[in-house]
Formats: sequence, C-alpha cells, structure tokens
Amino acid sequence: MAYENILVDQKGAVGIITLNRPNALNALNGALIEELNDALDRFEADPEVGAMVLTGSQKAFAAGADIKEMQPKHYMDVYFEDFISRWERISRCRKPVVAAVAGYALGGGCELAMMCDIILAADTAKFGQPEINLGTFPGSGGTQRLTRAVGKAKAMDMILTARMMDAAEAERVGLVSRVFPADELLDEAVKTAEKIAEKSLPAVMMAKESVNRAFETTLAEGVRFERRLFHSTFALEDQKEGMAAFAEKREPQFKDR
Ligand code: CO8
Repeated sequence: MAYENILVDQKGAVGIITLNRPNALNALNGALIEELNDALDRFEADPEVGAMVLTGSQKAFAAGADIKEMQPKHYMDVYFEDFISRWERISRCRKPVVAAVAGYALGGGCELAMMCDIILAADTAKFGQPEINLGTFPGSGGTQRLTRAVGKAKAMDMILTARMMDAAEAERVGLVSRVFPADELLDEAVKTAEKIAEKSLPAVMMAKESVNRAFETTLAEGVRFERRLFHSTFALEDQKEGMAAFAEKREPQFKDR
C-alpha cells in the first residue's frame, strides 16, 4: 500500500509511524486510518520490530477525526459502516506502541494517543475532548479511557466543557508518563521504544497483555491471569538467558521470536 497520509520509518528494532496531513493538523480520515492500520499490521508481523512509536507534527499529533469527512454522515451511514470500529486497530496491537505527542491531541487524536501503551508529551502538548462543541461526544473510547486514566473529576471537566489540558497538567494527573522539550520528544520516544525492544519480546507482550487486563477484570481474576502468564515465561529461552546473565554478571541476549 502506498502511503499518502502517514510516513513510515524504521530505526533498528523500532517502527516509527508519523501522521502526516499537515494541511489539516493531522485530522484523522478514513484513508489515514487504513494506512495506519496497514503500517501497524506490517510492524506487528515483522520479527525484527520490537516496539513502535506513533507521532505527529510539532503543531499537532492529531486535531481529531476529520470533521469535514464526518459532516455529511447520517445515522444510518455510521450505523451500517460501523463508523470508527476500524479506528481501534492500534488498541489491539500486541507489541508496545509509544505515542509521542506534541501540539494538539484533540478528540479522536487524544483517543488515538490513549489507545497506545505509553504517552510521552512535548511541553507544547494540549490534550482535549472537544466533541461536545460539535453537538456530539467522544466516540472512540474517550469517555472510558480518559476516565480510567485521570479519574471522573478531570474527565467530566474535559469532556463536558471541552477544556484543554496542557502537558504539565496531563503529567500531573497521569495521562502522560513523561514530558520533554519539544525538540527532544521524538528522540526520547525512540529511545524509550529501543529500550523496550531490547527486552524479551514475548515477555514484553505478556506484560502488556497483563497490564491491559487490569482494565477489563476483577483484581482476583487479573492476578490469576498474571500468574498464568508469569508461569509460562519459565518456558522461554529468554527467561533462561535473562536469569543466567544476571548470575554471570553480563548483559542478557534475548532472542525468542
Ligand atoms: N477536521 C478537519 N479539519 C481540521 C480539523 C479537524 N478535526 N482540525 C483542523 N482542521 C483544519 C482546519 O479546518 C484548517 O483547514 P483550512 O486551512 O483548510 O481551513 C486547518 O486544519 C488548520 O486549522 P485551523 O486554521 O483551525 O488552525 P488553528 O491553529 O487556528 O486552530 C485548532 C487549531 C484549535 C486545533 C482548531 O483547528 C480546531 O478546533 N480543530 C478541531 C478540533 C476538534 O473539534 N476535534 C474533534 C473532532 S471530532 C472527533 O475527533 C470525533 C472522534 C471520533 C473517533 C476517532 C477515533 C480515533
């Protein structure tokens, strides 16, 4: 597939996807989402890739779903095409995805970032769910993921008033894990993804699956799920290598793929 709305690059074991619709502040339209999904499929299938970075421009990670594309749609259009269901592909990635957010992450842009595993932000980042200004409300997990990330008070405040949250507030309330000067953001995101990609890929994937389970189940069931996966890591060559390397005071060489 030829890409017109994203740029794709690979640095060692890190796949990098850059949203690239500069004239629309990276507004997410159907074509962009198909390209993004295709790039994710490729990186997921590539055994050389251990982690991914998703980023945008300095001005916008993404200013939301493309309002001009949505404007003519009626209820039966969105119902029959199950509008937005294909936009959640990234939340089903089994390999980790780091979102590097500079500038606006609004509406679907904020939801897309929240579908990633770690959000790193530039000091210029602005997060918001302004759909209420359009006579609608977040439709791709905003009411659910934002609430889980920052709690009811902040989520209601943002979703009902359309107020934007800056990077400092987003870090304080736990929406983002770290904030960097804008010109260092991408390097830091790639470094973070590289660090993840150096680990055992199956252990990383299981750890991700287990953390995500915390959002889907009770504590007792989640702990049980974690225990089963934890036990299964003892079947990995990487677990043998990791523990042997510790005992021998050397760096581990993880190879399971
Ligand atoms: N859709 C379409 N075009 C957009 C969008 C958008 N969301 N955002 C910006 N653009 C376009 C503008 O129309 C403008 O185009 P043109 O030059 O042709 O007029 C260009 O990008 C530059 O934008 P501005 O001139 O407005 O730039 P400013 O710096 O003045 O303002 C803002 C920046 C504040 C970000 C402003 O553009 C804005 O408010 N944008 C809309 C933000 C918004 O409401 N987002 C929510 C959209 S609804 C949504 O996301 C539903 C989610 C559905 C699920 C998605 C799943 C992942």
